[in-house]
Amino acid sequence: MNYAPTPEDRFSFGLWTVGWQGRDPFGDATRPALDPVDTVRHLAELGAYGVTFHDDDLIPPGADEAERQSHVKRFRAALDATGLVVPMATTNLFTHPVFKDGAFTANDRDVRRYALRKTMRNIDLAAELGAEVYVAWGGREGAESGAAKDVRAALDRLKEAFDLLGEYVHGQGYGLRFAIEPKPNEPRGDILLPTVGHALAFIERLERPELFGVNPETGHEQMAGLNFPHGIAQALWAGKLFHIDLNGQNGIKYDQDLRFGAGDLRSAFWLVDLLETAGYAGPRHFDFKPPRTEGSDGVWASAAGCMRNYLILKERAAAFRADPEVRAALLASRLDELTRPTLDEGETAAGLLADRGAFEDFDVDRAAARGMAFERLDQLAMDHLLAARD
Ligand code: 3MF
Ligand code: MG
Ligand code: MG
Repeated sequence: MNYAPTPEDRFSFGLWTVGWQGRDPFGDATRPALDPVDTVRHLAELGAYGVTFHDDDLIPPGADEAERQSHVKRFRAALDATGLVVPMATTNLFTHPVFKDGAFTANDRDVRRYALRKTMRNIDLAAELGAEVYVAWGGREGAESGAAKDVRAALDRLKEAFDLLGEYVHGQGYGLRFAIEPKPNEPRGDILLPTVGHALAFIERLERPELFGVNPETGHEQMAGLNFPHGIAQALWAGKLFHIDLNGQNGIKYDQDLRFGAGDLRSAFWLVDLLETAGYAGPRHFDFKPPRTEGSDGVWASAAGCMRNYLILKERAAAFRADPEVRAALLASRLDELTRPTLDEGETAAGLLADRGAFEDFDVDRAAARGMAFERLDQLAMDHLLAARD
């Protein structure tokens, strides 16, 4: 297989990913800025289908209306020329110093009102460009110290903001849904809605929960020591996986944003297996940073690597699922039994209580002695992942 991506694979990249200039807390930029129009051309050549952006990635902050229109026009022309689409857009509510204490949950009310206006303005553009998802990452919604943030009041303000935005999108008749992106920390010491689970619980408290889902990022969950495929499975189970940020991360440390497939490869294998078998139809969006050691060729090699690794893992996961020995091993591990309801159809608590075989006559020691055969199953997965089996 040549693992060449095509638009049908639905790979997308943020302008800020390949466009990252390598500025970090300890060092200056190592690469020049990229022109969004060149980025669109490069991504199309590599086989991506979509490009995403923060408002400020596309339109430099402070641009007047005429400049704004000319940036949008150039970008749109590049999209038309290449066939690339804009599946998602988002707002930069973290770079400008005005957002130092957050945006929708800043203690300062005027900052919150400004953040809402900035977001609504870019939602208009996202809708105009045909985006279907609007991502909201609460980058600086958080704190470094206890008394600095009344978390319950901040959650009230966050709900207020999302309720307003939901109302706005509905009222305008935009075909947009929101995807909240959790992250535990960085750049704040602690960020609100730190994990997929927190975000899913929060969404249910909103006035229009149907308009809100999640945009989980590989590295963000792994920074919290969590199992990413498990978080994704729960989001899918809840019908809330509206978008996904794929990248690579080595354990609990700073947000590494490595190319997809780097870091925890076994987790990446199970993730691709899950996305491909669960019917996830959304974009496979890469939110990574080509390391600052790379020159411009390295940037595109890194972007191509994200897609290539996804396709290799997709092939390996499909081979795992198709292998007759794997099917037998799944049965030996009794995965089929897990799909069977625990109670019989129509059975009630009274029925369960009346079933002596479930308790009084249940041979606990015999059941405890049964092995689960998970090691054999996992070794088969390892063999497929490492291409030691076809
Ligand atoms: C930070 C992120 C963000 C979000 C982006 C889209 C800058 O760790 O992951 O990237 O993905 O703001 O909402
Ligand atoms: Mg990140
Ligand atoms: Mg992200």
